[in-house]
Amino acid sequence: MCGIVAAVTQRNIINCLLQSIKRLEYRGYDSSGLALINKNNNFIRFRSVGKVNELIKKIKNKKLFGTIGLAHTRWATHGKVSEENTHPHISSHIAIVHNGIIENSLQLRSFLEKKGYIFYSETDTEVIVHLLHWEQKKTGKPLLEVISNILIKLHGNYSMVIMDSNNSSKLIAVCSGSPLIIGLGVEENFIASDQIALLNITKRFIYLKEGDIAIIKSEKIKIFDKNNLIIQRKIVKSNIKYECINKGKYKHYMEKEIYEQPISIRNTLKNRLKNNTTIYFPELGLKEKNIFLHLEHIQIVACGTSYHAAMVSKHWFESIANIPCDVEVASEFSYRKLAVRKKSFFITLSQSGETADTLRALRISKKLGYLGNLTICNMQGSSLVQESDTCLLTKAGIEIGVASTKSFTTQLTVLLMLVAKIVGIKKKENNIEKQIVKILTILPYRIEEILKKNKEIKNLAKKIYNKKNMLFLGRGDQYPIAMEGALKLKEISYIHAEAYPSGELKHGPLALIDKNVPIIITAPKNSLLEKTKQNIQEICARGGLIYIFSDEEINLEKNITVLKLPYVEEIIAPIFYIIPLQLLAYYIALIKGTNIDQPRNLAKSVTVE
Ligand code: HGA
Repeated sequence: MCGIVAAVTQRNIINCLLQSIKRLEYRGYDSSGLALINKNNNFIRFRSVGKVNELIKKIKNKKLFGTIGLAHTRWATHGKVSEENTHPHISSHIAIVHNGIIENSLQLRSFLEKKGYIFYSETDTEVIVHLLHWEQKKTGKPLLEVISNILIKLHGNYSMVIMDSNNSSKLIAVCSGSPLIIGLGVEENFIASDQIALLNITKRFIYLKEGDIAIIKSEKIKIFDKNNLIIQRKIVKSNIKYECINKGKYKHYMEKEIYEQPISIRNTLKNRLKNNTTIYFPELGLKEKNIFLHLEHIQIVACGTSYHAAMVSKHWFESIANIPCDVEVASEFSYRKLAVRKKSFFITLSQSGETADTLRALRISKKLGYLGNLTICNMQGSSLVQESDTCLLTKAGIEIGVASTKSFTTQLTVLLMLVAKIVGIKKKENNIEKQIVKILTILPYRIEEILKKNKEIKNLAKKIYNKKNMLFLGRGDQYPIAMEGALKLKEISYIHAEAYPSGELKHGPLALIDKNVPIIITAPKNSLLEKTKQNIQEICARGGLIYIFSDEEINLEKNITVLKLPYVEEIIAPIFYIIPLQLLAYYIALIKGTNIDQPRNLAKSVTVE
């Protein structure tokens, strides 16, 4: 959350900063701002509430020039959404943009107020910039030294870029708690929260590591590690195509990403299904294979959509591989006393690999005696990937829509492959692995088939878009799908939605049922269908408004609408049945006219706890 871009160049940098910060808007869109150093060595700053376009409008007809600058798009944590709270924040000759939270900002603020500092914002970020100014004034030391010295006084996360109007040839970046990536240009260099911001300028990047401080000049870069020693970090060449970051023929990124799912899944499977019989993960070495042979339990930790993917995989790990599996929300896992099972293996899931709660859980897990850890992630080079023993990339491609779609189905694809791989290793027979390989080969075709149901789903959306509440029901591995369906609807349409296991309704939620609460049920033909039908009867008897997605004819009562879906193999039904729920949420939000790609109060990668 919060997007940072900064540049030190030989050319006028203003348009470049604006374009780059716009590409980071998915990280936060409460407000945005920009600061440059002009020819007279003064700061020029512009800030605007709302989307980056508001900032662009504000600056449009101004004749500005600057070769060094900072830009920021904010997702507010400390202080309301207002122009005063928008970054960059300035204290005399120092300007700063920040991603993170300073937990002890109130104490520091009162200390600085006593020293005479006047605060213009409610943010924790302004505390940092005044503290830097105070320490420099007090000690007379160079800014770099002052920065290193104040870090121990800051509790929390503080990835930030600092600019000094007394020295317009360099930027100083501090990486702690959320990512910062240096983009290497020709006689110009950049720093950003995500390479997406810079892909039209460069393909060469350096990922800063936790605790790094970098001095960035147009002609050179110097990096100090957490022990204050000069360090050479690897230059990575990005293979992400800049052209991927547009909507193509689609109205929204979310729509594009829903329809991209067959191809994303194909990319996820590519080169991983060997001879049509075995799963091949070159990322896994002998060490991992040995761990898989001996593990007796799996602990998965994730948040949001990734948590729902993990919940589905619990069913697979237990029913296919006979391995007990527990799944927990990362923010809960990190803040309780844990009893770790014997021979347990730790897995994290995250689209961005920067999810602060999940990252914290991983760090905690390392002290708890797990056999090892693995992350399933969509972003190469992200913090989770760097800090985990092993990584399996989902290869979904860049996902821009805040509501995750293709990252969910590709996570499930990787998880199912992992289950098959572990069964293959543990049981030393590959019948199950072979069967799963066969079914996975069919999966992209099945997804193509279900996407053709879009018109029927759009019609359903027209019928129910104005309801205030909805219930989503599912049994077994469809319960997490109901949870994910409800989450999609909440995120982008702002309709209150809750998910329940179908059998749980009679234990309380039946009281909510009336003709104004649509109940969406995913009920594939499987051994649980008869039980689900019984639950449907109970709802019908109370006049509930039921919509069922199923590949089975279910003609129970008048107030039931069945959306007949094509056949799908039982094992991949969860990956298949989420598609109509994604489409339903999308079409409802489309009719309601909400901001689908950037829903209110949310941001794509959640880099604060
Ligand atoms: N705490 C700062 C930065 C917010 C942030 O990093 N959000 O992800 C603020 O509230 O402005």
